[in-house]
Amino acid sequence: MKILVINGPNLNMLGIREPDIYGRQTYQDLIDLVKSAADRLGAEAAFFQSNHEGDLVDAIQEAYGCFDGIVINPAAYTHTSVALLDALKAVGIPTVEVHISDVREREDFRQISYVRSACIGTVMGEGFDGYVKAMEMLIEHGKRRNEA
Ligand code: CA2
Repeated sequence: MKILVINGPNLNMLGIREPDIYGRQTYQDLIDLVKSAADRLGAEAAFFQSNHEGDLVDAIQEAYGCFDGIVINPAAYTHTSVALLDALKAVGIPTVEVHISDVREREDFRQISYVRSACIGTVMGEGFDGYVKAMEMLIEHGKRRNEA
């Protein structure tokens, strides 16, 4: 199974600021963790991070026909982007939404997720492990699909 892990704006700054919310580990640490988990799970993971909404849309479109699943942390675009929602719907690739923090316990403006309705599930508040859980959900989903 080929999984594309997409991270939105400012997640390249992980470990540099706001360690109380996002931890002390860096974006590279996240890649290393997810890569080794993918190996263990027998999956292949590729990574894309951008601070630009259109580039994220392009990455989702380019995943069509190339990836079996998407793990996406759209960061701030979670709460604003109909374009990301439409892109996920357009490609129809099984997708899990991830948030490092528990957005349910944060500001009102973080309570809406535009992408959620295009996702098979959401993981939040589990730190970097949430990305691994999201991959496991995609693998389970793939198995159930193949059995059906
Ligand atoms: O909890 C998450 O993963 C979020 O998607 C992170 C976004 C935030 O807008 C969402 O509401 C929840 C923000 C990512 C910013 O990342 C930073 C990393 C280091 C330093 C500052 C920001």
